[in-house]
Amino acid sequence: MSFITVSNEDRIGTIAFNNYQKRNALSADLITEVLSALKTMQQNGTRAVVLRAATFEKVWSAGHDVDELPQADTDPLPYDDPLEKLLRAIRSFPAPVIAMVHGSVWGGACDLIMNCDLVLADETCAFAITPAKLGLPYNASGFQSFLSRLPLSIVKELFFTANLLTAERAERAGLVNQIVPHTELESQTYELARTIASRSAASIAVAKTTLNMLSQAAPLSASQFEYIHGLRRKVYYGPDYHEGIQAFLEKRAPVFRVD
Ligand code: KGA
Repeated sequence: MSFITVSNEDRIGTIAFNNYQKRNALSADLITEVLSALKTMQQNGTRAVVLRAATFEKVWSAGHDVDELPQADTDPLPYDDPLEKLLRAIRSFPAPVIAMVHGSVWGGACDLIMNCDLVLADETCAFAITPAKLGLPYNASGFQSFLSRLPLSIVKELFFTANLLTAERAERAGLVNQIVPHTELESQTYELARTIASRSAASIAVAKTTLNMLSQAAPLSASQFEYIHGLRRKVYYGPDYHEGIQAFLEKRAPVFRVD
């Protein structure tokens, strides 16, 4: 079964999520297909990639497939998690990856957006990062991706509330390059991709790598990293994570401990 559709025209690749039944959740199988499409596009000298949903629905992607998250006592976002592999593949892809967004973006899909190079969206877009609803300790590289794109105050608001950031605020905060009318979303996205494809691929590849490295440069000592990792471990071994995942699977609101 295929969870994405892939096309290529004039060296512009398109990868479209196509599993709306599950709200385009980023399952391991879907991610395997995206990674394979990216590899082929890189081999073919693709000059820009558009990452989108196959159909215009109210959800762009519901984020990490929660059914595939561990239920307790295991790091939910280890280095080799499929989603983490996908984020690294987008970052290291030599040409720009443009997210074209219609609808809401949740959890790990929001992190995916942070790792895309450019984001074009219409007025229906909205973004929520939801680990506080799952009792999940987010990972340091994930926080760093948000911080490289957004002001600290917005990042904190998103992570503390798990509420949706509206299109207007997302544009003002710089999460989205531009909000365009829905009727123009496709034409403007591909126009942008064509402009990029007409420029120097060598220059753009160096710019992408350098800008990513500079924007993610954050010195953290080994002991500080281990301290953060210890804090995370306490949470994924703790009652909130267990409760958050159970509540999602049972389709109810979580009841977190208050003491
Ligand atoms: N993982 C697995 N299944 C999911 C899913 C997800 N993230 N999101 C939705 N589904 C399933 C859902 O269980 C249902 O399955 C189907 O997709 C349609 O969803 O048909 P089934 O078997 O019952 P639903 O809820 O009926 O659709 P909706 O009413 O249109 O609502 C759409 C939203 C997106 C609002 C709703 O599905 C939702 O709240 N989903 C969870 C969004 C979320 O919190 N994602 C974050 C996942 O965590 C994550 O990425 C991390 C790592 N994190 O936050 O730290």
